[in-house]
Amino acid sequence: LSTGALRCMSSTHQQVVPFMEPLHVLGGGNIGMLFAASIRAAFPSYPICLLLREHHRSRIDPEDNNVIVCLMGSGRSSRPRLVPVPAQIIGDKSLSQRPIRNLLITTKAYSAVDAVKDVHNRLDVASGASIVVLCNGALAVKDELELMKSVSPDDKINLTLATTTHGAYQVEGVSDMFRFIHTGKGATFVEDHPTLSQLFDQSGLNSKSITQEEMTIMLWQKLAANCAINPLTALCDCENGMLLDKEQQLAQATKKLPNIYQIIQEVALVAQFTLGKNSSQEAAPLDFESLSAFVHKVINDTAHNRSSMLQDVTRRQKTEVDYLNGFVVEKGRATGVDATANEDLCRRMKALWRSYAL
Ligand code: KPL
Repeated sequence: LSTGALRCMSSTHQQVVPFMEPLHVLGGGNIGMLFAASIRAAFPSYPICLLLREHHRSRIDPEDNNVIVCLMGSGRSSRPRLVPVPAQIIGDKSLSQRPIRNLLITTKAYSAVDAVKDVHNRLDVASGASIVVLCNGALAVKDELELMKSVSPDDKINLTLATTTHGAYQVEGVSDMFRFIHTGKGATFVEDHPTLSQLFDQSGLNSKSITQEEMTIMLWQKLAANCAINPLTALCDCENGMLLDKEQQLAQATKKLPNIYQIIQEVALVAQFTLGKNSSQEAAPLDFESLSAFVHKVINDTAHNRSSMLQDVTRRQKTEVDYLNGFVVEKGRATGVDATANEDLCRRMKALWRSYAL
């Protein structure tokens, strides 16, 4: 990665890239690949590097240290784009280990802190490193990273949050290429970082920079949607849209699962107490009515999605429940708010996880 005064032109327009600092993307999952490949597709010489785990080594071409990402749209007419993206294995001593100035975290929530620890020796903490958290459960991840930061108070690390509604999923192929379907176009929001946001925007990721206050509201709204949709779809093995189906709701009631409204009500109260929103005007964007309307919209907009938690359960992988419903339970305990519906969902998801081992 070159930090020089590189002028990087877009592949389609003679457009100067707005944010020219090297960017390291931590996480070889759907969102990390989508972001890294979209940026390189738009700006082929952009100094970006994917930081991957050892099991991805065979996918990196030793000649040029690139992985090939095949990006496809979900429409029939969309043509696949093959995008070479520079990549490194985390901790690989044989390669040049340039300092990391800007780190975009796109790992699963439960891997974020360990992944940051693994690259900590490369973070440019002397001149100031910027970490942008783009994970589900970003509020919980931020708390953990703040705690980690407090252990080394001299490190200059600027921690910001981002969120996206872009969806992508990986399709297995015979080659070493990463193949992704970019399902429907979403939007990306970045906290107080106009140039990085512009880079995402000009890479087709429809992005906007927003204030910290706006981001906090947005992440609690997203949390409400994830707490209501993810475990219920995972436990009932259904697409998001089915949660509004009357028969499905009856089946959930028979299994004594909490209903969507109990879950949202708890998130609304916990948010209100955690953020100290005392007046009804202050609490308005996160009150029960607003959160319910938000969750309904997400369910309708993503009706045919299989939620990320359902996908994890289908692959028998660990889920992010501790960073979603578990976070609400933890904040509920700290503020004296009852969160039994969310606690029940954590318990059920953990029982499901334990049952895999049998
Ligand atoms: O973020 C999601 C997820 O699956 O994790 C939702 C919004 C529920 C879309 O599926």
